[in-house]
Amino acid sequence: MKLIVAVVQDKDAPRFLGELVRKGFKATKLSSTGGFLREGNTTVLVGVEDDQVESILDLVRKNCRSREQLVTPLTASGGAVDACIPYPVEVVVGGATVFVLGVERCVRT
Ligand code: 2BA
Repeated sequence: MKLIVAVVQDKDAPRFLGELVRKGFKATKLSSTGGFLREGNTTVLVGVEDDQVESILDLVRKNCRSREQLVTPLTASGGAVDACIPYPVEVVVGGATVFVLGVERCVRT
């Protein structure tokens, strides 16, 4: 068995979760925050049999797309003004970051 941990963008989460449930997978949605952007994203946990991992990765590819986002870097305080004007930079976020972990045991009571 595997535990799939997928960090997806909030905008993609409803469709991704809908597809998971529609296909009969059990999933848990966690509200999370990206360490770099400090903005909300969604972490989805899916416990599946080994031979179902590729199906989940297909659903990720179909439902989670990449987007460009402008970020204004934080400046160090105290520097010269002209050296500290924060210019927005563009980062590409997603489609999704997925970790596939081995599961030793799964117990449901
Ligand atoms: P964030 O950490 O908020 O990162 C958002 C996007 O900012 C990243 O998109 C990447 O394009 C950029 N980025 C992140 N760290 C950077 C850095 N040190 N320097 C320059 N650019 C950086 P993604 O790579 O698609 O990641 C989207 C979200 O997935 C991340 O949000 C984070 O919540 C999660 N994530 C990505 N890689 C991870 C990892 N190795 N471990 C845990 N979570 C991860």
